[in-house]
Amino acid sequence: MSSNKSAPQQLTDRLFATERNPEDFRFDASVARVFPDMIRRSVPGYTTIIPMIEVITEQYVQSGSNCYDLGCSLGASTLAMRHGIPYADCALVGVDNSSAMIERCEHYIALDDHELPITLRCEDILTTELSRASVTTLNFTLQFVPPEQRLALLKRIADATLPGGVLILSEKIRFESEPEQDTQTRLHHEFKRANGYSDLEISQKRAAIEKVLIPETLAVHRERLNSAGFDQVLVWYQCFNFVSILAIKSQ
Ligand code: GEK
Repeated sequence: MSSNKSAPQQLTDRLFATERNPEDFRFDASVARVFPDMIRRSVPGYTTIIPMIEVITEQYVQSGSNCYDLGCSLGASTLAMRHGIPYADCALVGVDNSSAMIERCEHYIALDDHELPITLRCEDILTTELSRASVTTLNFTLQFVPPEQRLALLKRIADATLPGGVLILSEKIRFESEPEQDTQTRLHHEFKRANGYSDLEISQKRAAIEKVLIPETLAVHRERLNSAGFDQVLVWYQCFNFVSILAIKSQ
């Protein structure tokens, strides 16, 4: 891990501010550079969900277990988990397959003063090794996994989860009812406008991301979490078309 403790530059997201050729969204260096600003201004509830991940982690973490943050990006959710773990014998692992994200994540972790070590893996969450997990987080990551691969991933997580352990799953969702889908989407776009994004930025980002971020309904998430092996599935947070779910494996 890098010993460079200087803070990465905080930049404003202007990636879609000027007219550009449509191409699919990728988690490359240009996205990593503006990511904290982008996610805060684009995802309703993100700034509430992050500190709550610490609270939930503290409730469910078990001594001697492993904790995973899958799709850790720059480590916001990883650091929240770290601060919720009171046991020195736990292992905390952050996984992301974007090397640009992992490189910057190392800097943010180096700036944090908590003592629990964090292992970062630049790997695919579909194949990364998981075992003896008490708390696993997928904070807005499953939505980027191809839908046909989601059940297998959730089964691997459930199989690796200890009795009494949990998965925190945050996702953008869609709605079965068309009027609700339209209203929630409009409110999300208003949230983005209120955060300074222009109509051009909103529409260009939407076009770039729609083939890589595939939202599903809450009913699909619930059913799949149950069939993957989680016994209790509850929504603990919702803002417009963004939710966070707690999936619990019984003792
Ligand atoms: C946060 N959790 O700040 N394997 C590994 N990483 C992946 C994969 C995959 N198959 N697919 C996507 N990613 C973070 C935010 S962002 C959410 C998570 C967003 C990674 C991808 O590289 C990116 O860093 C992250 O998942 C999703 O709380 O941008 O909306």
